[in-house]
Amino acid sequence: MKIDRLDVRLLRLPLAQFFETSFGRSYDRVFLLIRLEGEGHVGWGEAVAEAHPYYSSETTKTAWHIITEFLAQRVLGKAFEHPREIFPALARVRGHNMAKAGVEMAAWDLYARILGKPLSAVLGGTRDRIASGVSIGIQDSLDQLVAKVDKELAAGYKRIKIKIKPGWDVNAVEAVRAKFPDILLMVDANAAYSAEDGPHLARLDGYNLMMIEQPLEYDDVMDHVQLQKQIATPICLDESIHTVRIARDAIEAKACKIINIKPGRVGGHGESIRLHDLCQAHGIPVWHGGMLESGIGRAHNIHLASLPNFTLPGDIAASKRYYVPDLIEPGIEVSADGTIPVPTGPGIGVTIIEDRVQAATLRHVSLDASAVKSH
Ligand code: OSB
Ligand code: MG
Repeated sequence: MKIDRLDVRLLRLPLAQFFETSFGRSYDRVFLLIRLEGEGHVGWGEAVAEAHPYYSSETTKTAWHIITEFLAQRVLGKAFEHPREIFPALARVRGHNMAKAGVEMAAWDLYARILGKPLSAVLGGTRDRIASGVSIGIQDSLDQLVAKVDKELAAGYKRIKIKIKPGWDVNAVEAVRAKFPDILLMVDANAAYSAEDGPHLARLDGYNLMMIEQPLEYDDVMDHVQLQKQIATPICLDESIHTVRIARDAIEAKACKIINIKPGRVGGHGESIRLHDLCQAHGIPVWHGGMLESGIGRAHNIHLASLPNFTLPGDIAASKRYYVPDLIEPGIEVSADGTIPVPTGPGIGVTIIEDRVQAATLRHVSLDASAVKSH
């Protein structure tokens, strides 16, 4: 597969509903789309860096800089036998996994389209539908939270995740559990707690939560080991799992019992498959996280979540929860049983509506092998 052209676009889309985490409230989403051309086909990827460096140290601006000045030259004009060669080809650039993933995932889409196969088949997926859950942000009141949970359950979602932070944790879980004693429920702290909060977080143990996601610092492993000894609720790591190597250490040290895989966080599909396989070999279940992706990133996520060790419902929900309209047609829809079918067409298997992409574009650059400088 030879890659002839790489386009990067910065887009902004308004969110259908605001999204609040322990690091703040968002009303819109900026992100990058990467389009690769080669062998007469086109592949699309999404770089999930945000406008701010609060979830991750990357931003849309750092990802733009890294892709245009350091990654493009390492793929343009080059021939790859298989997209799993892309991440190693970018290894000289340290970190910047979201920038790398945007390019790498576009290459997987391109490769699958050249073969005329759905991406899931190329990734090693084994299921034709994935289990879907929702991530509900911090609300203005507990009544609003309970009403949101009610609405999402009515839409078919089988697993509810609520965001927590100090002051919005035990009370929020208590309010949801009082109304819905039996649902699959979990919480995500986005690193809002510290090592001394063990006794406080142990108060969540009485609510039969599936897991608590990322209670402590984004770069921590060992404080989570100590915390897991103080609480019965299983710890799931998100932010801390930057690489497959850190995942290996976290599993070995017993810092977590579950891992959330986001391809953007670990550098793309190739690294996600390695992480998935590592977890499977150690009996650690995984689920697919979300980064408020447009339909393009979301379609990639659905294909990846078709791999066998994605045994827990993930944060991959219907388009209409995020963007109306989405950048793809038809939008991602969830069935009454809370599942999403894996698209069966070539590549990510969805139709990108280029007029909508263009209308949401704030900045665009198109590069070929002659246009890139080498660093
Ligand atoms: O921590 O999982 C997270 C969104 C942006 C950044 C971090 C996270 C999230 C979500 C949203 O929880 C998941 C979704 O896409 O619905
Ligand atoms: Mg999370």
